[in-house]
Amino acid sequence: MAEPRTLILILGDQLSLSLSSLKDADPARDRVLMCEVAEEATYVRHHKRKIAFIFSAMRHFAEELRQKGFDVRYTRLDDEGNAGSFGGEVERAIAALRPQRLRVTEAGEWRVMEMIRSWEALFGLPVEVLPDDRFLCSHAQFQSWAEGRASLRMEYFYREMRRRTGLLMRGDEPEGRRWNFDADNRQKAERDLFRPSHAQFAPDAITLKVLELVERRFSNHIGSLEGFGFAVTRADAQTVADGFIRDFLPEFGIKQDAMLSADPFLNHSLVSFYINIGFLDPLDLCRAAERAYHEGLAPLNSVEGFIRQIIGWREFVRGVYWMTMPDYAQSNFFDAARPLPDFYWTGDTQMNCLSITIKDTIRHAYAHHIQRLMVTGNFAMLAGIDPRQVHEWYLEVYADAYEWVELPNVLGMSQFADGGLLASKPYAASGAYIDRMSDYCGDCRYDVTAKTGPDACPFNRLYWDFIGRNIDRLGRVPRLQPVVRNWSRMSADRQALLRRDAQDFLDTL
Ligand code: FAD
Ligand code: DLZ
Ligand code: SF4
Repeated sequence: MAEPRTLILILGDQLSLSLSSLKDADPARDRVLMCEVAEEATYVRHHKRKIAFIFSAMRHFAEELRQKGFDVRYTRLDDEGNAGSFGGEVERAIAALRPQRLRVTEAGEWRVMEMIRSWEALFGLPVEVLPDDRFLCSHAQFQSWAEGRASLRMEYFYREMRRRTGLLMRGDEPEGRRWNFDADNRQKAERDLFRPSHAQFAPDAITLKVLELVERRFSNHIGSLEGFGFAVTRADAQTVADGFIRDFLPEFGIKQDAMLSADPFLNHSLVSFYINIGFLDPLDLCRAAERAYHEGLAPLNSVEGFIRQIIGWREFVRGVYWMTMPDYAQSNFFDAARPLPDFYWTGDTQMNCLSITIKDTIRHAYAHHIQRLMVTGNFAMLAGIDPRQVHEWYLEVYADAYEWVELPNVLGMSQFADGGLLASKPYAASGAYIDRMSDYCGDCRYDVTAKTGPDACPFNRLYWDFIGRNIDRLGRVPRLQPVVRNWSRMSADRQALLRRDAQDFLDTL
């Protein structure tokens, strides 16, 4: 090929044929660049499964582009001369191919956008950055929705998104005359030997090579590659989505908040991996769920709940991220400073809920929402762990973690580190919540009904200490007033006893 007109850089989470940077591409004149680079795999030490998933998905996507006639310059991690960073690889490609311009769809992460913004001056050629229209709400739309609001509430944003997409709408009215059916959800799960299993995919030759590479290069990263079964092609990701709609959506709602020792996946969809890299389209998924409702295959509480997670929460956290970065990453409302306990890296703790959640995480690079929020997140907030360390842990261990979605969920939703910009109250709970929603407590060395003392559930021991320690800050959170009042009504002796007892536990961490 002669010197290309446009060099199109495609990042590892941009694996969509409908990507904005590919829309007007001409395979005869333009060239695609994809690169595996050490910097992306090690700026935090991502879980081995996550790196393998992304590299294999990238390699399969490059093949798909080639079949569509594109000339793809693909740098593998081990290729001689690999510069090790996006900037370095772009520079090498420009020197080798001499394109007239570089085109890229905006990066999901602020960190990478900063790099991209520097390239025009650095490399002396025009750099076109296109919006990522795989999201349903643009930055400008989010900004104009958020403008003038003292606090941002997902529920109102979500209603806008329902109106805008027409999903589950009857004219101007929400289907079923309610916007939100969460009150019908939140049941405890029971073991169900007949629950269908989630799809797994045996590694093909491309994946096997990647697994060997990741084992060799990232042996000191968390997790293992044994039993790797992620979908690494768009077709297999679609099989996961179809299987979810058929087998798991009907009871998605009622099982959404439940936790079971023997079943880390329950009725969750396991589609975040694939939506986030671009293999699945969020709106297509929501339309498929809506169809299942209209065909009588799934009830409204499940379908509404699923659609809300995607057009509501997913779009909302992305909006908050881009509106508030880079300052958001420094949020620390409670001035929490305790280091992350070592057991977050092993699961070796006698607290059964944490042990199971962390071991599930290490094994699968996955835990579901309530495990992330009410077990690992809740514990870190109650114990006063430095939110930056909590953030880095989540970014490393989950295969669906990219900063734009992980950071607001961790800092905002789970740690309340933004002081209530994203959530209306801290998701702080004692052991009673975990006992109600799981089967974890029965097998635990601690007593979930005891409030203090060495055998009492540590969530109970920490809960009132968290309230007492942060009483001035929590006094400013309207939804927490009943709890603040309860603490204030306790005698000074009782308060001192609870604080001392919590400190005894914290000293063991
Ligand atoms: P399901 O329960 O089946 O939900 C369906 C889809 O809804 C998900 O695939 C996801 O795309 C979307 N969704 C649901 N909740 C959220 C949410 N709060 N924010 C954004 N999208 C949502 N999600 C990520 O994709 N990446 C992360 O790094 C991430 N970190 C999280 C950290 C914490 C502390 C918490 C509380 C939540 C986090 N989430 C994250 C949101 C949620 O936990 C995951 O999206 C979900 O567990 C993925 O599994 P699933 O596909 O089976 O989801
Ligand atoms: C997460 C990740 C990893 C581990 N490796 C790569 C890579 O080698 N090449 C690549 O293009 N993308 C990778 N990614 C995804 C990027 O980190 C992701 O595109 C940015 O975080 C988005 O801003
Ligand atoms: Fe977790 Fe407490 Fe239940 Fe043990 S008793 S599993 S620590 S909530």
